[in-house]
Amino acid sequence: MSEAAEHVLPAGATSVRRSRDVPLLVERARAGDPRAVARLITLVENGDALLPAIAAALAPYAGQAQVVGLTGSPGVGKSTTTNELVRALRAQGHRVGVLAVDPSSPFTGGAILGDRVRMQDHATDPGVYIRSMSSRGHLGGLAAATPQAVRVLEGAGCDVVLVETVGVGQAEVEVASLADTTLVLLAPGMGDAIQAVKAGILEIADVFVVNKADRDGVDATVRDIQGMIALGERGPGQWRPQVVRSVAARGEGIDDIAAAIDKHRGWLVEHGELRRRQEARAAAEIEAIALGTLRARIGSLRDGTELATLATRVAEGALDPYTAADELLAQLAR
Ligand SMILES: Nc1nc2c(ncn2[C@@H]2O[C@H](COP(=O)(O)OP(=O)(O)OP(=O)(O)O)[C@@H](O)[C@H]2O)c(=O)[nH]1
Ligand SMILES: [Mg+2]
Repeated sequence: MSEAAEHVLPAGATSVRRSRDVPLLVERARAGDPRAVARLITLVENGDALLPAIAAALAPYAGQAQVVGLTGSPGVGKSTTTNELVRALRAQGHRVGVLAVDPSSPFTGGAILGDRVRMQDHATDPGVYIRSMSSRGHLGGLAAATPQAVRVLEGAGCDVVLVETVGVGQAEVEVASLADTTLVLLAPGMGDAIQAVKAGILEIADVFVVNKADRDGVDATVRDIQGMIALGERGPGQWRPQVVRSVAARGEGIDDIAAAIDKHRGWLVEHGELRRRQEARAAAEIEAIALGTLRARIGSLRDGTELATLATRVAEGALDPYTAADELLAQLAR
């Protein structure tokens, strides 16, 4: 953009989009400037060197939003449901953030483009912030970037953050475990129920949403899930996953989904589980960051002489690999 064109933009528009001034960006995001929110999430997504500074600036706002995860196979209706949930939450006066993440792809692909289209209803609503994320560039992948992106949205005053992830694999389970409440979406006749058990989804689902309830086989799918839930062992006071039907494309059943989320939220608070989950997530986050740092340091040792020297001594039988590893760790600590 030319210097001249910059003058017609609102004050600071271009500078915010490119800024590396973390206090300024956080201040702007706090004031609800969507460009500052976008910039911060981009920095987070790229695993920028500013990440520690951003995390430090956002730390005071941790835990202020209710984080709701939506996961399920491609095309099951996650984005349509998210779009409708945003509508319901806005009607209740919430500020809502949406993160659409695709752990399987390092790029922002076609599915995400579809998300944009299906969530277009809220494009001009200043009370809604929608963002797609890929794992591009980030060392720890989306599992590491997503909690920071959630913090950006919390900092921007979102009191509910919806996180949509594609699929039912390990990466999705990781991302889903970032949520206070996890919704697993299924559709009739997709063989999803069986797949779900295989992928360990049963353990992470707080609410099952059987979407596309306008299709044949919905009763059988609901029965399958209820059967699976009945088989699960649950102590007294433990949460029993809810099963809700919806036709997201027609906005049907959305209030039931919202009610199930509220009910789960109430249970989390009542049983001290909300804080326990927040602490478990923080522990996982610290561990991931520490391991990432260690790995990076070991990488740099490999480039340097320390590891090479140890390796030579082990290879010639002067040192055993365990002692060498201890020595390497001692060097890392220094
Ligand atoms: N018949 C029917 N179609 C639906 C329903 N909900 C969504 N769809 C349609 O299913 C298709 C996929 O919906 P999406 O919301 O994009 O699904 P998704 O799970 O976000 O898909 P990915 O992000 O690609 O994994 C769209 O054509 C929707 O219009 C429903 O309740 N009934
Ligand atoms: Mg989608």
